[in-house]
Amino acid sequence: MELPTEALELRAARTGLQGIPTKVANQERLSTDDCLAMYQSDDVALLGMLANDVRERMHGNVAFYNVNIHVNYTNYCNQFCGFCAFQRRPGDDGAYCMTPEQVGEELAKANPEATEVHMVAGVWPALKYDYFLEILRAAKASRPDIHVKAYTMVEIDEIERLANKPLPEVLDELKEAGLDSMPGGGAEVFSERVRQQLYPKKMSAERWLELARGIHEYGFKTNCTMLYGMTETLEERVDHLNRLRELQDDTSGFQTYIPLAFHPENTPALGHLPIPSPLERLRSIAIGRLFLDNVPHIKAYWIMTGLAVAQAALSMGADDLDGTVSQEKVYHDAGASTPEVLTRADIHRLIRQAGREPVERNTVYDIVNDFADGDPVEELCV
Ligand code: V47
Repeated sequence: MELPTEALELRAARTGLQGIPTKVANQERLSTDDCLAMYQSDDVALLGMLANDVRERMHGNVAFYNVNIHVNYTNYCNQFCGFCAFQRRPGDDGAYCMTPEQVGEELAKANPEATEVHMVAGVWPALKYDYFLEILRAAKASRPDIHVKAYTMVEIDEIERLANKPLPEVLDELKEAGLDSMPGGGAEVFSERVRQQLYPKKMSAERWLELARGIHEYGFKTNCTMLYGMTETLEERVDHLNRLRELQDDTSGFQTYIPLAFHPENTPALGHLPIPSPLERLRSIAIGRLFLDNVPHIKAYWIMTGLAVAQAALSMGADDLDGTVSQEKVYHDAGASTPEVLTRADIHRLIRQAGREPVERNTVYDIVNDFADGDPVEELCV
């Protein structure tokens, strides 16, 4: 349905969004000033409407999801990020480090219909280069057909350091061992000020972007994220998104953008902060869709947004809900109250209630099942 641009401009003029409806209607790129205005405006409903227009232009009525498993192979970490409730040192309560065999066993037990395993973890320098290769081999040995989406830029940085070889050689070896693509985590927010305050040991924004560029140029797809709701300013959020968009103009390597709302519970430095409100979570989805015009997909990661926001997000810019997920630890350690797993039938119900058509995809967005013959009724084992 075509939006009445003139009427929307009258409203936008009252809510600080003037010019944006016209640019969206004309498919013109939004500026960083527009992006800041979108963060400053109270009119999240208008942002949602505009983002929905773009989303429907790109993906029609479809809402994507996949059947996936999370394996967080260790929570040992030496980065000591102030926002992270998942990290442990060896010997701490709840600290663990899975062997490659345990990763294989975990996958053998997991949902037989999963098409993807998402594997990320902490950074611990006593782990050897071979460990990271063995984890991949164990995953593929256990589930030869599964797509292994593993290792954020932070882990790749550590793996490259351990390997002490040029990046393309390391990527050759990771690929040979079973790596298929990389997730989008570890970027946090690309502000040196916030990094110094909360995660000074973590790689810089420049290094994250340099690695992502190298990985895209090598031929791997990755996702991208922004962790928001800590101590960053709105200008710093805009700068983060702009740097992602600039890199994407050069490489086209990002498949999906996932805004990650900060969860404060059990975190070392930020337990006093509130969780970004549902409206703020919807705003982040809508701005992602409107500003990142060169990223194909916007994901409402239900584990993090909550189910109600994820449903609403499907009409405010998001075209993807992530997956069935099981065994997620990063958010649940930080107090996420969402379930740890949804069945395929649960996801279908959420999507249908939002007026969309569920399509199961694989990691690279090939269609696995469009359910033209009806929705699944069975509850799958997970
Ligand atoms: O890198 C850590 C963030 C990320 C907290 O690529 C936190 O498909 C909020 O990147 N509150 C990991 N966020 C999750 C991630 C992800 C998730 C789903 C799909 C994909 C994908 C990627 O979570 C970390 C960090 O940025 N994080 N602690 C916290 N307390």
